[in-house]
Amino acid sequence: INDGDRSPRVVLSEPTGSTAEVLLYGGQVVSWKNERREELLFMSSKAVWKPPKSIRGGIPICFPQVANFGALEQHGFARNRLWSIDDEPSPLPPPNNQSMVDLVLKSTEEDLKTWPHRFELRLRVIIGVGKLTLIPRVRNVDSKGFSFSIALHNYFSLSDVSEVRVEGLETLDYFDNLLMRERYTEQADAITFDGDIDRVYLSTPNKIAIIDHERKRTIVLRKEGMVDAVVWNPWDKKSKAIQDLGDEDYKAMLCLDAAAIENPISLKPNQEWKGRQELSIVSSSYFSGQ
Ligand code: TA6
Repeated sequence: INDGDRSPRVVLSEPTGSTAEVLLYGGQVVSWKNERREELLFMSSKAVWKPPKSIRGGIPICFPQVANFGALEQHGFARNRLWSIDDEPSPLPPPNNQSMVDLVLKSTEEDLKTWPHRFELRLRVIIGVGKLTLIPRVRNVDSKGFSFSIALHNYFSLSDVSEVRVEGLETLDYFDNLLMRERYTEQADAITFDGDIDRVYLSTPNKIAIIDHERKRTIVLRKEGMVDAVVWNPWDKKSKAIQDLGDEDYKAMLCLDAAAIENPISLKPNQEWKGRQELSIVSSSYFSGQ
């Protein structure tokens, strides 16, 4: 589909009716709806759909850096480039009742001026019943080694962030981006939210859950190859400083990223790295008795 202002996009669907929309701009998933047509990802009420900025919501990809160091733009350039459909070689069909798309971003001469490493970044997006899987791959097509950081910056849609809790990050060390990236250890049993938060949890388990009682739903994030997890919510004051975020939007969102940040991933020439993130939704009827 190509609808004017917005970038070309691919719409995926599976037989029970859930859908996902992926923009070629940024290789960004901008919508994931369950079979009842409920949106599971957050999208800012002030999202700007025209380039050159990535859209505030869905799942932007941060590559080849996460955060803001040196000459590269914040969170790297991959989220601000037009990707292509990757159909060479044509992939095997997805398993039954799933649908998928393969996207690719290759370094350009322009990119080499700020990040002098030739790469191919691929993303496979697969939708299945109650499940959205993202498989990022990075190939070193340069003659020298390089290393990179990566994050799948998941914006989840919630009933009310002050009513949800996150399980799976307790007792872990984290860097606090609000406090000069100091290292702390999480003391809480589960993480709850009552103010702005911007942390990189280090070497996390590969399963993290956001429990949203009001919506009677748990979002489960499973990840491989990305050992860290970012938790971010700007809360009221900081939201006002973010132009493309509505003042009240923070209440209905939480960013929980699968990421490789503390230890960048190193690739030799011709080597490829592969990660995986699977999001699934468990409605609380499945939790009866708990
Ligand atoms: O840790 C998440 C974070 O890096 C925050 O510091 C915050 O700035 C957020 O990502 C969004 O970044 P963006 O560049 O998309 O405005």
